[in-house]
Amino acid sequence: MESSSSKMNSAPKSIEKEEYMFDLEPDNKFKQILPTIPIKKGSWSLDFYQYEGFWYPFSHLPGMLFAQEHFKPQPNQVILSSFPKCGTTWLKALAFAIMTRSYESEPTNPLLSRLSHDCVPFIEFNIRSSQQRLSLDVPLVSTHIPYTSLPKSIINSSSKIVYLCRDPKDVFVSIWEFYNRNITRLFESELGSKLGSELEITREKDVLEEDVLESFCQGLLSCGPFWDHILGYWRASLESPERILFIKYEDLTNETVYWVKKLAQFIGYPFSLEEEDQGMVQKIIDLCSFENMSNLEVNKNGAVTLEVGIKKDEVYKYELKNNLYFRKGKVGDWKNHLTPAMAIRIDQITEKKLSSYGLTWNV
Ligand code: PAP
Repeated sequence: MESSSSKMNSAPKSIEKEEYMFDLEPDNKFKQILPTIPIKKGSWSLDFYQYEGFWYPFSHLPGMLFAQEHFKPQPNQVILSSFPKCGTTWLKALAFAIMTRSYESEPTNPLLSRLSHDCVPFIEFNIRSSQQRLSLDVPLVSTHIPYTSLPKSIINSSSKIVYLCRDPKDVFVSIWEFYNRNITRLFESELGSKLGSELEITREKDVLEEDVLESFCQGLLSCGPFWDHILGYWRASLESPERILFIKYEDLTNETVYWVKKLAQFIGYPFSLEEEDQGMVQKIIDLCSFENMSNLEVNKNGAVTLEVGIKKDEVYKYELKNNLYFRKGKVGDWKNHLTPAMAIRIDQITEKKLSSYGLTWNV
């Protein structure tokens, strides 16, 4: 299958593929800290590594450490941040479409031929192999890194941050569905068997939703605990509302026009009255809608080619299908998946950890 990375002629200078490098060279900070950090089995029996209070799969840590040390935001660069499965793909599309609206006509818009992850790179996944890839025409990058672990260069800069969060019950269901569809393919691939033999990463069969929920509640998944991730950005946004815009997926769904205008204003690309009269806001909303995005050829049949290096000279390719990022795009889909007891369990943690900070969900 053709990967999305080979169809990128009209796109701004950006990434060509995502790269994850398990770089085990001795001078690497990762190698130094690895023996000192806690490891626990989490979702899908994968090992998770705790760093600065958050858990990561082995594959995320080197890139994150590299970003912490080397990433420097460009002037006016906006950071789009989120916990995984909170709607990153949507936020990236909206911000990219807002920023490029004056020079990207419909037929040439990169969002029509590339997954939005290929338009807005992650600082922790792409920066490692080539700094050049971050010299974008569009001043946008993204991250799943928790607020307290962000590179100091971001914290100490005037870069604006947009944080998207979501009802944890829907996040859990989205994660469950994503990994169930993806992880079987991964473990059946050449990379999967290599991970198994070299790193002793194995996958138990018949993983139960209840067990994965347990891991979710304990925070044992990528960038978890979910609640601490949200809280870090929420508190920072209360302290510096001019620098951090905090959006809920549910609000973006229910009041899309209001939030898209607010987003545009916040990132420095406000809509003029003339643009509003011409229907530009709605045009961008329609372009980035779940219905439109999920039906594009690139998002139905394309794939991101990941290059995962087990060792320095041993790199495996793995195709992550773009359609994995588009499932239902609905608020409250958890009602079709979770038992009342599972929903109550998540709600109780949300209540305990977030409600005293004024963060609640009524879906
Ligand atoms: P990521 O963190 O791996 O990048 P992310 O994009 O944050 O994933 O989350 C995927 C979710 O966003 C999916 O939710 P679901 O499983 O509940 O359906 C996906 O369907 C949803 N999504 C993707 N694109 C859009 C969109 N254009 N509008 C609304 N929701 C979207």
